[in-house]
Amino acid sequence: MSAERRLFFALSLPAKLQKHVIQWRADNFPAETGRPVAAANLHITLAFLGEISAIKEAALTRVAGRIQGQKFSLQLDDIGHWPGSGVVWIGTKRAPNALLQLASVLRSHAARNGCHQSTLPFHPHVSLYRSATRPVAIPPATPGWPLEATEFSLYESLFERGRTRYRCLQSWPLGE
Ligand code: 2AM
Repeated sequence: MSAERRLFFALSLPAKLQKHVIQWRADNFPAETGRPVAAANLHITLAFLGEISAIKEAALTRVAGRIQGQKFSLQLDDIGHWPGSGVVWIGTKRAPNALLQLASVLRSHAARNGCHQSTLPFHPHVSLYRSATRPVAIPPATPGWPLEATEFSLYESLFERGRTRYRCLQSWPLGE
């Protein structure tokens, strides 16, 4: 019997953008804001799958390979704090249709394969801090970094030596 893995579909951030975001975060938030997300872990979740079996993983990997998603670009120009989940995030004020469609198709396939999906509307974001449950002074704006999405990926979430690490299992290109 094979073990279940904790998986999710996401968009990654290029290494250069990760560095900019981390520097900006350090310059704009006090250290006690929350638990900072490591640079390599910055991403936009498209669909969270939870702990799933190898059979479900294979089914969803097949589905992902058949998706004919389109490339898109967005601006990381929004910022907020969700005290309930303790997340400080950056996001976009204008989510492109291609992003919304990609997330929607992945989330509906996930649901059809028995992966519980949140009933909250999809709100694309990059989590910057977790466990941020106390009030946070939110900077008025982000630098508005552009993000070009040319592929999406399946990640495994691992907890090793007290740290969360995301391992990219497979990526699929987005077309013109
Ligand atoms: P996030 O997108 O707000 O950062 C891997 O755990 C990723 O899936 C995280 O980025 C996490 O939150 C997202 N995610 C979405 N729903 C989740 C859930 N129910 N449990 C854990 N992570 C979830």
